[in-house]
Amino acid sequence: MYLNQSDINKHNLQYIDQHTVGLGMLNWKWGAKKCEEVIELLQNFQVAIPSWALGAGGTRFGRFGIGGEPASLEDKISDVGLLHQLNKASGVISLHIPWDIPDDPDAIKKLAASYQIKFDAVNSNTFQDQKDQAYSYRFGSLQHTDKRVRQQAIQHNKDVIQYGEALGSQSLTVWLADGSSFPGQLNFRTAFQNTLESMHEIYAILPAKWKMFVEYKAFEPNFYSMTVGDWGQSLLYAQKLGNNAYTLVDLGHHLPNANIEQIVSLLLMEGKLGGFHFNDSKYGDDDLTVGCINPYQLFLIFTQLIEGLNAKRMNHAKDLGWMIDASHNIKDPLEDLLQSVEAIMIAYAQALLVDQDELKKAQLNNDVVTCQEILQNAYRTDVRHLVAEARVKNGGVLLPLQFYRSHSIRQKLTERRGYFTKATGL
Ligand code: RM4
Ligand code: MN
Ligand code: MN
Repeated sequence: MYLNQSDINKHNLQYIDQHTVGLGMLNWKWGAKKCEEVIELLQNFQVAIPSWALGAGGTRFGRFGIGGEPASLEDKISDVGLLHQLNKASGVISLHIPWDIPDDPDAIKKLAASYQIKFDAVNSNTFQDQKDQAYSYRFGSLQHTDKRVRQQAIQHNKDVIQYGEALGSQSLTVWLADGSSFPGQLNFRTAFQNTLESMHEIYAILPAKWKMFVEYKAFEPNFYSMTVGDWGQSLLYAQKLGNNAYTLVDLGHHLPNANIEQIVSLLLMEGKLGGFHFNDSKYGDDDLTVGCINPYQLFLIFTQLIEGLNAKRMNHAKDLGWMIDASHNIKDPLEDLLQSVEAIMIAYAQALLVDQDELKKAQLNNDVVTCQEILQNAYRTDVRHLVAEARVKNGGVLLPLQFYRSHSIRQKLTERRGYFTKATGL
């Protein structure tokens, strides 16, 4: 759906005074130079939207449709286009195959370009059986005891790379459900070695500029062991595969209370952090809206990221894959995604306010109290006007959620697409 520029201008004009006052306060507190620096970095920052999370999600107990869900890949691109026109920070989509096969890649690319959207990592799916496949993944895919199953899964990943190439993607995310649900079911070493051998075959055909992301997860759908269960295992695979293989961190894939910011810092140090799947959770892989449960953790992660990226002179916007991975069981997915992107931008902006030099000094002096003051001084700042300013400077909407609601966008989508459409995905 294309938005009307005059509607956007009208909306922005309506709220501009309030915004100017808020922004002025931030300039006064942090200095205009610092604020400008932050705004510029925010303007460059884009977060990829997952193609599998544009419809209503569900749990194993049921699913509640939302109306106007995207029924095709074209619809999904149009939805991401809508988000991007609103927040100017969602100019990327990540596709999951075979949920979203681009049958006519050129037409899809053209449509995406009309919304200024690019393609981030393509994701393979060997955690579900497809109708026409020869062998089942019940007992795993790349780890399977039967070579024919492994070959089928390898071939699928190769196909996914080809789809991605046709669209201009430059990375493949491999997340495996492989593992075991009962003690004794699996020889851990054999499972690891089979998986590694399979990944080697996929890695071998990776185009030159591509990255391969190895995503880990501690549990689910297997409940005793996962063959890529944590960052240590993922790092082992990535190191053994080669320079273009990296670890991907999904925030919801850890055991409770894991110190994710420390994980991120060390992966970055080793040059092996590939990217993120952002979401939030309280109990497991809840896939909730980013920042809805633990925004402080998100801020601490960004603080480590910025310090680590700067130390390596890496580009914040380009050198890591920034993606959302979420599921929307009760909210309108588009509203939820707007909230998620906003939460990411807020955490990034707050972390940019951390005085890294002062923090280093305080660390050297073991001045623990000052260390905490520096972090919390930034975290307790309401940076929403910086985020909004970056959005408006990029041509977006001052208050995206408000605009979405006041222009009855879900209602319009439902009129166009009907109430009972169902999006592929989670
Ligand atoms: C997994 C994991 C993957 C995602 C699937 C749908 O839990 O997070 O990244 O592709 O779900
Ligand atoms: Mn994920
Ligand atoms: Mn997940």
